[in-house]
Amino acid sequence: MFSARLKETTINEIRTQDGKRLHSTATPRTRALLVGAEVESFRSPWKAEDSLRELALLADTAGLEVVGSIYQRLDQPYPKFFIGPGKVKELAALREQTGAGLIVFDDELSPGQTRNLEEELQVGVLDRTALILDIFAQHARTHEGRLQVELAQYQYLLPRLRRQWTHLERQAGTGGGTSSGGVVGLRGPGETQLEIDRRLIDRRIAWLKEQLADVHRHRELYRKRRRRSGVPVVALVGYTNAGKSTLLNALSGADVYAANQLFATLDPTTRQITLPGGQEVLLTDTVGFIQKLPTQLVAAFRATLEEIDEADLLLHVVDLTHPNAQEHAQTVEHTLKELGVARRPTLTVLNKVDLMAGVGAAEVGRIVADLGLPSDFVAVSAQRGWGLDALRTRIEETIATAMVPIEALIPYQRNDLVSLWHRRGVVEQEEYANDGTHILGRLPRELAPQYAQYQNSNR
Ligand SMILES: Nc1nc2c(ncn2[C@@H]2O[C@H](COP(=O)(O)OP(=O)(O)OP(=O)(O)O)[C@@H](O)[C@H]2O)c(=O)[nH]1
Ligand SMILES: [Mg+2]
Repeated sequence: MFSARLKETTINEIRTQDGKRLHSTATPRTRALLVGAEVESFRSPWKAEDSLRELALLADTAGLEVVGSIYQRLDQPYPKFFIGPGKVKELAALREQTGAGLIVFDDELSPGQTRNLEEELQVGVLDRTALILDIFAQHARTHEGRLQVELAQYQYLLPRLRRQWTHLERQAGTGGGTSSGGVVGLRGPGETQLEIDRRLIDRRIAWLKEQLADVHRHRELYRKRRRRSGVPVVALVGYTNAGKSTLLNALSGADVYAANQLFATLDPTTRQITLPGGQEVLLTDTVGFIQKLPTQLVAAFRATLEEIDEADLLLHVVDLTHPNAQEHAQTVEHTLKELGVARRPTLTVLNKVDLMAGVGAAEVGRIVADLGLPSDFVAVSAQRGWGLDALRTRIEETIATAMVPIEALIPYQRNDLVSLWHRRGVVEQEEYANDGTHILGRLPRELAPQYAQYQNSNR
């Protein structure tokens, strides 16, 4: 019933029922115009052209046909249309010329700006956030992922409900009577309906939050167990399409969906891998980041955030071959900082080096220097399996530095502790003495208490 209600009140290109798509992508593909801006006051490292190229990929992933784009340099956005009034005229002309049925802004528009633009241009207007939400809706696979996307969609939709009514009012108003009479006459029921819709959506949001809280409680229990087990967690983070899932597959032999697509992964996947020294760690794939992704949207992906927050080590995967690799790396660092997880041990993984074959070492060195990342990195090709041994060794070394050094003499009847040490910790020296196994090495802090009674105090 809720869906049906919403359907009536929603303009064609925004719908949330059934497939939970924010706009229709049925064939023929909707022709879309893209609008970008390079806003001085935003201090983004991105050039408008590069950002627009990315928006075009997002539009394509969401099923739109891009028929043109314009951009403008601004000191700051104009309150009424975001872009300047002259640019709006230019946009109107371009829309005439291309017959575009939808305009997509690269920046988040306020509900008021969207309304003003739709009235002025007489065409549906979306922003980058709406496109990303649409792609999220297409790609969410798990129950939790779907709940999260639906919540994010309603939270996005709620402040924008009014314009859809304005839309309907106008249509009804032109249908009969004097234009002002039509609008005034409809305002009453329109407002009432709007209130009903708001209340329904509020209720749905509350329900979704409850469901998600349940999922989180459940996962927290699992996480507590995992923490107690002392198995280190390594999380793959990075820009969308950097190759995180491909790397997870290469390291773990898993078969996670990887594709040349933005936001192929929405639901974190965790696999156990064994490092060269025999130590087991959990490797987790997460949602990719993208510039101009509103933080509250990232925050909606709690499963991903919790994984990052739990991680003992982050592997920041960078597509070294992307022309905007530097902007990507900066965006990821910035997003991690915003999420409050920036100060975690991080190892940079430069991926897709197979595509750099033939590029001189000096050139690669320059690109790496330009990235502005710590010089501490491992270069790999997740696809070809190059550099993976070096990466495993580096993971092992980095995790070991966070462990506590321990020396212990473990009696033979507690051989289970010896094998646990091999699986969870680092064994530097091991000797079989008369009274037990003498081990020198490192263990995760959580496991140290189990060894306390066998510990030599001289270390
Ligand atoms: N040439 C080359 N292509 C790669 C490599 N690693 C990944 N790719 C390709 O890059 C694309 C993206 O890979 P994914 O593993 O899906 O990337 P991701 O980081 O998981 O992306 P999202 O889940 O969308 O955030 C796919 O087409 C991969 O085949 C590599 O080492 N070399
Ligand atoms: Mg992925």
